[in-house]
Formats: sequence, structure tokens, C-alpha cells
Amino acid sequence: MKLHIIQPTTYDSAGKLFQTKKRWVIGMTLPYLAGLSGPDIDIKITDERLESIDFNRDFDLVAITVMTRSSKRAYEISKIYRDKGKKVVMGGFHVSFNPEEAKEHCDAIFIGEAENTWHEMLNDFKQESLKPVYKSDVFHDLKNLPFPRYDLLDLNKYKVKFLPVQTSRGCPFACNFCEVSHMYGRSYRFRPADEVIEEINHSGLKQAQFIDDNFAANRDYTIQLLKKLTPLNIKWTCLWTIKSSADEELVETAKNSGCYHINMGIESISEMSIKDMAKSQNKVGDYERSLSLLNRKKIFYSLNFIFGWDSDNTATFTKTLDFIVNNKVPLAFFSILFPQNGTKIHQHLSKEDRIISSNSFDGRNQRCTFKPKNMTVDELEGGTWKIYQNFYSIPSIIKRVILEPRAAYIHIVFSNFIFRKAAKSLQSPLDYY
Ligand code: B12
Ligand code: SF4
Repeated sequence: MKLHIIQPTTYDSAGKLFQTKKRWVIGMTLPYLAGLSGPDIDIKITDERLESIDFNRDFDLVAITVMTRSSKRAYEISKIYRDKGKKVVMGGFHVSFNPEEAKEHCDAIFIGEAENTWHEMLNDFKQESLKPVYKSDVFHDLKNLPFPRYDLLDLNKYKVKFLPVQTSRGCPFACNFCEVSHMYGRSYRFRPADEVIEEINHSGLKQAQFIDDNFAANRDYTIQLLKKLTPLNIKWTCLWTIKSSADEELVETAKNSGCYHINMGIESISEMSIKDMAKSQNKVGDYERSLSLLNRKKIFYSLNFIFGWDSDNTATFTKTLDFIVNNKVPLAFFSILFPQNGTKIHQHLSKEDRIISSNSFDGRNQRCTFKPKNMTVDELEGGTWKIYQNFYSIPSIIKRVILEPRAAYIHIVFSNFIFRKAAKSLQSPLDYY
């Protein structure tokens, strides 16, 4: 069987398909789905960000992974294939949260994880009896996961060769905007540490990106894993909560095992906004101490912020900018709250009749899809671009970066200039990854 697995691209601010010759980081979803399919299937994977789809090439089945921002393009790709008589299946976060919408655009959808249903679908396809919906009733225990097929990628197209590795799924917290705790559950599941080490060894790469949403949510497991990682002598990066950065022993163990960079969802510097998003594990008063611990341990970090909370107003942007410039934060990413269907924040805004649009068919960056409480839509959208542009302005880069010698100096300087260019042209710096 010939299977084509696709990650659609997004549209840029001028309404064109966003494509680049190279990506910064390697993605996991496509190689992972290929690994899950097993060795008997002839697989082509296409990341449309890097490569246009050859619609004339013949495949038996097409599988598309869908994020909300790429949903418009995903549906277009599906239509082209279905018009040619091909069967198309879809899965991923957007499909799982918007199944009724996605069902209209393909032959079968997957809700949630694919591990327990993917082979059932492949068999059904061979017998020409595809079901419209595949939904697993239980979460996978994450034992014996297949290795992602990185051999199907052209690694020359990725500037930074950090191998994506997943060690856990789910999150014990319940931030009201978060899709992860809905999709993967609040019980934190993790892979056997030895299987993670085996996967890294198998890849032969000396750099890893742990793509877990909350790496270190189970401190004992993480410390055990990091101790096993130390002899491998690799460099690694992860996403964890700012709370973990206050834990001196954890940070020290991370550094000793090769930690290079940590990304954190700090989300807001306002205690009221942190309350609005039910993210009580983020203690605003502890932020500066956590950031200076990372600086002392020579770990480079980046922060993610979300704007649009009921307590936010136009002054929030100025206060946030002052905080991050004064603390010489190396890199930061700014988003507008996106109330995904099914999340608690969506329920709250719907109850107050404040949802304006679903966003699925637009896909533009930094688009506000609800009525903010203390700002207009224009103020929220404009303010988010403005803080991007001010944070990556020359005076800010000089103060935060150029005059601040620290670990990963060249990487930080280089990224700041790339993100400056992106923010100026209203393209999210995250798109460059
Ligand atoms: C790593 C990562 C990134 C990397 C991507 C690297 C790359 N080159 O691809 C970076 C940092 C660049 C990134 C950027 C963004 N990301 Co991101 N990212 C992730 C993260 C943490 C891990 C993704 C991953 O590899 N998972 C491991 C694989 C194996 O799991 P999976 O993709 O979920 O697939 C499983 C199931 O979903 C399902 N499945 C998925 N697709 C399909 C398809 C089929 C056919 C089937 C059967 C099953 C299936 O089966 C898989 C196995 O069970 C996820 C969160 C998460 N936990 O997944 C967010 C996430 C995917 N990102 C998200 C977002 C919003 C973004 C940004 C838009 C952020 C922004 N504001 O700019 C940008 C988009 C940039 C772009 N243009 O694409 C959201 C998507 C939400 C949504 N509804 O669309 C997520 C879910 C995080 C969140 N907020 O909850 N991201
Ligand atoms: S800590 Fe992060 S992953 Fe966990 S629920 Fe909150 S936003 Fe989601």
C-alpha cells in the first residue's frame, strides 16, 4: 500500500501559502505516524512548509495532520485528493476538538491519540470498509512506542538538528485555555526511561528536543531520566513550567545532563491574569528568582506569553515589555488567547456571548476570535504585534542581548535578528521554527 502523510502549511499575512527552503527544528508528528504504520507500507511524508505537494503522484491513501492554523489548507488538500477519487483520513489537535467540522472534509477522522486505532483503520481501508470516526476509549500506556522514521526526512533541510523525543503525555494541571490536558488527559503518563534512552541512541544524534508539554511534571521520573541521559553526553532542550525552574536540584541535574535551553509558558506577569487562566502554579513573585537561577546555571531560556485575559488592558503590554527587557530575557513569544472549542475558557466566553469566530477557516496569525473585556479587538491584535516589534527592536536587543554575555550568546543574537525581521513583517517568529 502507498501512503502519503502530510503536514499542511499555513497562510501568511498576505494570504499566500507560507513556504521556506529550510526549517529550524525537526517535527515529530509525520515521522512518528510513519513509524506507527510499520515496515510493510510504502510511505512518503510531506511537510508542505518545505515542499509543495505533487498531486499527480499516485497514492492509495492520504493522511493529514491538522492544527487549527493549518485547517483551512488541510481541507483544501483533502478536496484535491478526494476529487481524484482518493481516500483521505485526518487527525491531530484541530480534528480532535472540532470533529463535526473535520468530518465534512475527509473520509475518516481520528479523535485523540492514534496508537490504539491506526492499525484498525489501515485494515478497514484494505477491506474497503473505512469507518467515519476512529476514537480510542483508553489512553495508551506509552510502553513500546515505535521509533519515529527520521530516515524519511531530508535532515539537510533543518538548520538545527535537535531530535524530537517525547517522554510523557498529559499534564496534571488544568489551565483553562489548554488543549493538552483535554487531548492527552490530566493523568501524567510517561515512557519507560530506558526506552527513551534507546530511541536517542538509535537516532545517532547528539542533540534532543523533549517536546513534552510539561517535561518534569513528575520530578522523580525526570531526575531518574536525566541521570540516565548524563553519560550520553548530549545537548538537550525542553518545555517545562516556570515552577520547575525554581527547583535548584532539578535545574542542577538538568544542567549536568546537557540542558541547553528551556522554553516556559510564563503566560503573564499579572497575578490577576494568571488567576483568569487558572494557572495558579505560576507564582508571579517567584519569576525573577527562577530566571536568575537559570542564568546562574548558564541555561538559556525563552518565555511564552498570552494576551487577552479579562484582567488585561492596553497597559498590560507596556508592563510586560518593561519586565522582560529589564530582566534581559533572551527570547520571548507572544500570542493572543485562542479559545478552542471544548476548553473551559471557551465555555466561559460562550456563556457571555463573546465568541466572534471559530478561526478554522482563516488561519492568520495573532487573530482575536472573541470580544476582549478591557480592550477592543484591534487593541489586542495591534498590541500583540507591537510588543513583538518592541521586544525585538534594536535598543531592546542591545540591552537584553548584545551587552549581556552568557551561554548560547551567538544563537541568541542570531535568533533575535531573525525574529526582529519576522515581527516587522507580521509573521510569527514561531512560524520560522
Ligand atoms: C513541538 C511543537 C511545536 C514545534 C513544531 C516543530 C515542527 N517543526 O513541527 C514549534 C515550536 C515550531 C511549534 C509551533 C507552533 N505550535 Co506547536 N506544538 C508542539 C508540541 C509541543 C509537540 C508536537 C509533537 O510533535 N507531538 C508529538 C506527536 C507524536 O504527537 P501529535 O502531533 O499530537 O500526534 C498524535 C495525535 O495528535 C494523533 N495525530 C496527530 N496528527 C494525526 C494525523 C492522523 C492522520 C492521525 C491518524 C493521527 C494524528 O496521533 C499522534 C499519536 O498519538 C505540541 C503539543 C503536543 N503535545 O503535541 C504543540 C501544538 C501542536 N502546537 C500548537 C500551536 C498552537 C502552535 C503554534 C500555532 C503556536 C503559535 N502561537 O504560533 C505554532 C505553529 C507554527 C506552524 N506554522 O506550524 C498547538 C496546536 C493547537 C491546535 N489546535 O492547533 C499544540 C497542540 C500546543 C497547544 N497549544 O496545545 N509547535
Ligand atoms: S501547565 Fe502547560 S500543559 Fe499543563 S495544563 Fe497548563 S498550559 Fe497545559
